[in-house]
Amino acid sequence: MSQVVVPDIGDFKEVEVIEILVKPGDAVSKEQSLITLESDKATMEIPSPAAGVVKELKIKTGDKVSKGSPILLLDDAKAEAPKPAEKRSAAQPKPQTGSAQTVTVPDIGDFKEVEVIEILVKPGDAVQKEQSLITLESDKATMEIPSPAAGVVKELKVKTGDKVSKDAPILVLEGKEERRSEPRPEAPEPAAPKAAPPMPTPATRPVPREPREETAVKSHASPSVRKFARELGVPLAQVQGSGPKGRVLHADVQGFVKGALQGRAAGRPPDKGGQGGLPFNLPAWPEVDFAKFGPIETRPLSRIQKLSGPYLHRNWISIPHVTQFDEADITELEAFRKAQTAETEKKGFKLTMLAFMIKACVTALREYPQFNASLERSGESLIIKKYFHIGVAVDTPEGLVVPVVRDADRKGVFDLAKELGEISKLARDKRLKAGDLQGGTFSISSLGGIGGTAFTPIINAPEVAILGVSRSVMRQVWAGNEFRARLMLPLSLSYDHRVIDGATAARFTSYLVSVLSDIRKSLL
Ligand code: CAO
Repeated sequence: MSQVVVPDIGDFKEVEVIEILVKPGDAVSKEQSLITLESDKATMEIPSPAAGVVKELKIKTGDKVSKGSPILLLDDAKAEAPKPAEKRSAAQPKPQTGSAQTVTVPDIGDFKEVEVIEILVKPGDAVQKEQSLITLESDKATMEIPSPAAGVVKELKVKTGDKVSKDAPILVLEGKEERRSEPRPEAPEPAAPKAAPPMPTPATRPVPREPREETAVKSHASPSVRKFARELGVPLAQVQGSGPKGRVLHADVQGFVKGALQGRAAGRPPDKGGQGGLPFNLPAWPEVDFAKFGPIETRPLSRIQKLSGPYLHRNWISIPHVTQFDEADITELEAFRKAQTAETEKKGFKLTMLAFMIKACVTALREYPQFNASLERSGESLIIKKYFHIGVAVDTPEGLVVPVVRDADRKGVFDLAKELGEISKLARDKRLKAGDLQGGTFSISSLGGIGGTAFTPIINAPEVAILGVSRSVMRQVWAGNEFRARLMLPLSLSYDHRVIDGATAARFTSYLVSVLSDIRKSLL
């Protein structure tokens, strides 16, 4: 049994453990990466000094470690003879005639035949001293090679995919400055360990990258994750990192692939619910220090907001929404509702317009069954449901929840009103069970009690439509020969345009309007 400790990591001290790549019981091979450390300038994977089985972890993510800090206990690990310390230096220009100089690969320690994975400049580019020229990647480390001097790139001597070692020519630089003979003083030099473990490998050269374009988005990932992503053909820039500082982890790459496959299977883009990210090449989210402009206060999102946010986002971007607006003349219905309220109040519940809305929606859904449906995962067919479970959006102090009124077609308006009162109370008291939120076939979101004239509700996938209800208002409506004061209820129907076309949506809302204008239709 031996204790694996952090080897000599050069100038780095109190470096954060950002990823633990093994767990107790794992068999590891010699040189297999155990943990990833990250300072503000470099990412390093610490490899195992020997083969063995991990017995016990001595660190956790977020710990700060330095040389000698224990990492884990390894069973049957055999200590290795220490390797001689390697020096790393910046790319050295070779003397040339005139002002042109060939920039070569500097001493990169043990690494030989390392692949060029990115070329960051092109002929004609003016480069600054220390600006990164190319990125090299071995199976353990990613290194950027900086320019030893300012100048203009005359000619590239490498292309992506080339394998290079120390002294391989990178490019010809027409210098503005004289070449220098000293390595960059500020470049930390991760030295070889003096103890048993082999040398940790810097995952990024300790110089922050210069963005090549304003929109350049750089992913933050360890070399092994980069390699993994490349093997699978995953564009890292499109993977949402779930690690510290947005770092892309193995699981994120796996999730991206899973999401992409599922998305393809369902005939739609990969969704974020599966940690997949989206196939959009968007610029990075702006990082703004708001406090610079005035006082601020940071409030954490509620649990419900955190849970429902990604699903709302997924639905919003993966379903082609169209919203159809209409309005229903509910003058008679409102008079009828008011006439009944005395009775329902005696019975202890409130009869609001929403109970009638549910009833009217069920009638319209029966007439237009494609609205009471879900798109099959293959994207090839529509699953029409013969039951009518209506989701009702309820606003709670914690956020929005959508409990489901089951078998609404078999319930009378009074029963629906009573149930609405009960579920909205349960929702606000946080006493809904998971089952209360499942199985919906169509949803209604009513903001009528609050205000507004129209809105565009987000479809509650896998449903294909949602009805938004806004506040009813008395207006003068032309009745063919005269204006009449009528109570008009605004409706906003969002529908999935893959499944429902515009004409059908207009027919559905017109029919719904006719039912609300004469609720007796729901008896037919
Ligand atoms: N037009 C005018 N008045 C309306 C109305 C409408 N469309 N709908 C309700 N009202 C009135 C009610 O009659 C009631 O009036 P009184 O106080 O005089 O009795 C008042 O507004 C409040 O109604 P309510 O909100 O208590 O009851 P409800 O049945 O209409 O709605 C519920 C219940 C749970 C849906 C609602 O309280 C709620 O949470 N709504 C918000 C839903 C939401 O946030 N949706 C946004 C989702 S984003 O897609």
